[in-house]
Amino acid sequence: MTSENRPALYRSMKLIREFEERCLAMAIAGEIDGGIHPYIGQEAVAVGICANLSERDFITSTHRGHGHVLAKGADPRRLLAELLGTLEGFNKGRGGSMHAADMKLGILGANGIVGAGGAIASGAAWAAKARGDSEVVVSFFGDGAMSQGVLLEAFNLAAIWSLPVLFVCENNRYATSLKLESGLAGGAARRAEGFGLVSRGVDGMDVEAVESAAAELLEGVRAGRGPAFLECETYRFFGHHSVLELLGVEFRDPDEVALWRTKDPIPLLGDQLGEDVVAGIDAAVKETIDEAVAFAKNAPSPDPKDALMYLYAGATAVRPGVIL
Ligand SMILES: Cc1ncc(C[n+]2csc(CCOP(=O)(O)OP(=O)(O)O)c2C)c(N)n1
Repeated sequence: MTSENRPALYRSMKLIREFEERCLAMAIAGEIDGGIHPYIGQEAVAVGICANLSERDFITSTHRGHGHVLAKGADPRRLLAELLGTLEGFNKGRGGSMHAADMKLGILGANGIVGAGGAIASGAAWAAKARGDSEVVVSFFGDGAMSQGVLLEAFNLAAIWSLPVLFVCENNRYATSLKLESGLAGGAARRAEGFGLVSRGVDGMDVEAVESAAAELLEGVRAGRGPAFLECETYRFFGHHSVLELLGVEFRDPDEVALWRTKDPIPLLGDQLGEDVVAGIDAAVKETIDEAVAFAKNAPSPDPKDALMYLYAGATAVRPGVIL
């Protein structure tokens, strides 16, 4: 890590923060249907990890996925258009917040099924290895996913087949309202070590620490030495999702939330850049998000008669207006 990377890391974290603050407000105001799961507070993880990836590498994401896909390079205009259910969205508005994907950028999808991205990541890594390609796959998931069977199967197969995957656990201490101590026996990194994965822990509120820990682990993964595991200690500043925010439901101790807010990765890095640099980046990011909001609000909605399109494979299923 060199100090030249800092403005780019700051910009990427700020873009996610600005995007999410805006869409959280839109979700609470009823402008976005359904709940969204804000990533606010965890930006250093997605940004520090994705700083090590090229467009050709792959990621799998979670129900809290806006930060991952933006850090990997997704267009915020199309992401917001997806959240608003419009045709300009990545999935033509069919997927919404929890299914953002952009295959051209190796974004294999956010995912509402806790832990499922790990299996997709191992499959993509198997395919890359079988092709003889040098791409790596990064799979993001929360501490709650560590007790989901499919993720443990993914660790097992990735280790047995020596697949090029970095598994990233975003340990934000809660799974919905369940405290880490009540849901996870034995510790995340130690569980991964049990499968033979090279494992490390890092302060997930420090983007430079995440960037260099991931660089170290990905070096081994890219060199064909098999999968690795990184546990990032982090925190989400808001509740589990926007509906709970709307209802004012909070399961956490307010002092705990306030303490973690003092570790906010964005001002911590901003302090090292200086006021002028920060002000310039902040203004440019705000403009980008203003444009995304205007773009998404003006995007056309799908025609209700096409509601069943893309549900089934096969020639008739993709014909506009055909209801099977
Ligand atoms: C297989 C499965 N079980 C349960 C749920 C319901 N659910 C949605 S989010 C969530 C909590 C996930 O916690 P964690 O993995 O720690 O991620 P975080 O929300 O903290 O980012 C649960 C239990 C689900 N979506 N999928």
